[in-house]
Amino acid sequence: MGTQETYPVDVALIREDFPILDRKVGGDIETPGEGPDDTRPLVYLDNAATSQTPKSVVESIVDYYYGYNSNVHRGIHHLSQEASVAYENAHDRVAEFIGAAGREEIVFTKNTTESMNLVAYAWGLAELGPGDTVVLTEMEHHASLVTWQQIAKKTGASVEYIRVDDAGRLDMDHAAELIDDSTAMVSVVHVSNTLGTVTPVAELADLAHDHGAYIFVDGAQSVPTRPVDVGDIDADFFAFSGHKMLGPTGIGVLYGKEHILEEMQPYLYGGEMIRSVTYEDSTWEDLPWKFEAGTPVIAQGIGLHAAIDYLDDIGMERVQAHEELLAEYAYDELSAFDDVEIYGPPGDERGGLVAFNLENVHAHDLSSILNDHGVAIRAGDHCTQPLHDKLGVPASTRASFYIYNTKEEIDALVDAVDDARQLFA
Ligand code: C6P
Repeated sequence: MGTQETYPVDVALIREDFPILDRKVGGDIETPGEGPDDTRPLVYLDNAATSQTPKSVVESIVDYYYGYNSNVHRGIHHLSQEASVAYENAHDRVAEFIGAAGREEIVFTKNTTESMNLVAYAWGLAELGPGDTVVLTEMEHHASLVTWQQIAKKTGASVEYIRVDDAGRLDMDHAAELIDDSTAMVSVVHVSNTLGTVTPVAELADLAHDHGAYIFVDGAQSVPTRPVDVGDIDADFFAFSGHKMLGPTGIGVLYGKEHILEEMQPYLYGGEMIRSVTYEDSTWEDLPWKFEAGTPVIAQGIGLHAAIDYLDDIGMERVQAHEELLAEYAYDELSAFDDVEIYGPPGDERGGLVAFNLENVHAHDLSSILNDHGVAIRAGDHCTQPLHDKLGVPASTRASFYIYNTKEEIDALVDAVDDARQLFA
């Protein structure tokens, strides 16, 4: 373990808050949790898929279930009022964290994917038609790519893709060519979950707005790892997931500018989202509740609040610096192997992840060997299948880092990759 001086964050102290990082793996998987056959120390480098959860987040959820578990906005009894206040405060906390104007602009969903679908269905189906284009990038996650593809099919709109160049950077000249007066929506990933590329979203927002289009930023990999201010970007919509930023699964966020959300019709209908209902018609609740039909994600929202408190205590600038330090270190170490191909921009230009392939070895075989060393990474197409087609590979192996990871863990990854090289040589 490096000393505090080595890292922008106090890794040793942070690790004490994550009991799971002390467990061993490798034995029987039928019973979750460490068993007697588990012998290898866990090296968790799959944070872009899901991050681990600190004690304070788990405790916030336990406090809710043990202390004030109740439905929100329904009862006037004491517990329901406590739960409602906590749930509403969670919206305020998220708004503050990403620079939104207030809770009116923060809709809780299940995940980034649902946030994307909400806008695609509620806004896209109503507003798009033949002649309109939706501009994406070649490195979109399926959450955005598949969703807009389907909405385009339903509405007669077309989808266009901004090129990613050979160095893994977004081709901004191509962006300027594609975004024109036919563009209705520019929907772009902020930090690519495969290449680690950081998209110049504020510049793209200017381009979109110059042509009267909206911009939707997929922040699933950016909000967990760097300071984000939706106002600075001038994003019209912005989405992310709690489970990639120390929060629980089952909660996502959709940010939308208030005046746009105000004009949109609901996506889901039912209880909680209505103001009045007759046998003939219904009217809608105020924002953001108009978009939160049914019993919402109460425990998850409370957990996300605690996760944001935890990250804010560290400071997002430090989180970013730690991510970048580890990404650059991993990039440099893996680059030393001439049979390892790394995808995306250079080490000093990327978010905290590195996707790569070992020559002549399928990513799944490599990840299985890494697993034998206790190293948890992700192998596959990472929900960017068209991007992998463009790269000319069916899959890649991806290591992704977070605040509790160390250089020693990257060394363990690199040693395991080296073992695989010997095995397959
Ligand atoms: N990526 C990974 O890379 P959900 O599953 O809805 O919480 O998040 C979807 C999503 C959207 N955009 C980007 C850029 C993402 O990285 C993800 C999730 C995970 O391992 C799962 S494919």
